[in-house]
Amino acid sequence: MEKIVYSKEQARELYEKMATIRYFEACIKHDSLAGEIPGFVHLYIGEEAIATGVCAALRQDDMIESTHRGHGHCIAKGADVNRMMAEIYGKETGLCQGRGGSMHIADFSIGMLGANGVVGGGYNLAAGAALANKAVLKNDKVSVVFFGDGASNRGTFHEAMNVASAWKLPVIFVNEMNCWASTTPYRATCNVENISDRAKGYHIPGVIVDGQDVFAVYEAAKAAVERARSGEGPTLIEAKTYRIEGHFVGDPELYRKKEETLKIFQDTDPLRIFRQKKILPDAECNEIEARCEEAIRKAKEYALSCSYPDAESFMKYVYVD
Ligand SMILES: Cc1ncc(C[n+]2csc(CCOP(=O)(O)OP(=O)(O)O)c2C)c(N)n1
Repeated sequence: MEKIVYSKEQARELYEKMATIRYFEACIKHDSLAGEIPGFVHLYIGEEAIATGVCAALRQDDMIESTHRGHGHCIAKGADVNRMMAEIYGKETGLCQGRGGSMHIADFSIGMLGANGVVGGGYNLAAGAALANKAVLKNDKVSVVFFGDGASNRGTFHEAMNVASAWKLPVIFVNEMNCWASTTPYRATCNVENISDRAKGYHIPGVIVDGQDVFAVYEAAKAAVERARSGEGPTLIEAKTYRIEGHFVGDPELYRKKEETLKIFQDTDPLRIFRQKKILPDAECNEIEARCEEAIRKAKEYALSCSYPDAESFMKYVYVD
């Protein structure tokens, strides 16, 4: 593969996206623990390089299908953080008028088809979007489905991979191999060492990438996007990462040792790995982080200033007339 030389501007954009996700998640963690946010929230801290790298390889009109751990995907695809924050707070000004919350956030205007509370619920939506784009609308958009290692054991994974391969659909399967499915370690429920190995069964490329290195993720995604857009069909990308936070905010994590997780985070934090490459000086990374922190502070201020939907209108926007 040809070596990509990144401009400072590209590097800045990648760092800014990752830092925005990091500060967004830190804010959500704090507010959720304080009991200010309704419902469950699942954090993406430590996995920022995957959403950022993949979405950097997409056009705005390409589509993504997300998971229950979806804030990072949504930010990386370009969602407005004020309206995201308002959504998670359940406010009328949220991206889904406060009816969706963290696990059902969506923004069709940027191709973000939705987070999904159903584990493994995204594959067929992404494959369906790819089928519609290819066969009916006849455009060159591609779709991406993000999914966890636990979700890879759903039957829907195999159904979608099969049809995508058979019909050469422009869809990219991005596995976030964070080693845990709730309280269950990956190898307790699967005898295949790498999820990418399963691509062989569908005669499509299966690629492993370091999910902590935003540049490596971007390059793998770029190759998969080019393949999909040119009509050659799907790719399965397995991004190796680790779930740093509990399964959900408030998870007592009795099934693993916090010190081990923190050690892994120290060694693999994608923001730190980016800085170690010295593409941008530390002072510039600090400035970017300060800007992101401020943007998230303002997003929270905005969310708090907005109103909840009227109780009588709770069914509005839930069904199409
Ligand atoms: C169909 C379905 N089964 C079970 C659940 C409960 N559940 C929510 S998240 C989760 C674990 C998912 O693990 P993984 O796919 O590895 O993603 P991660 O949470 O690690 O990002 C489970 C079992 C669900 N939401 N939907």
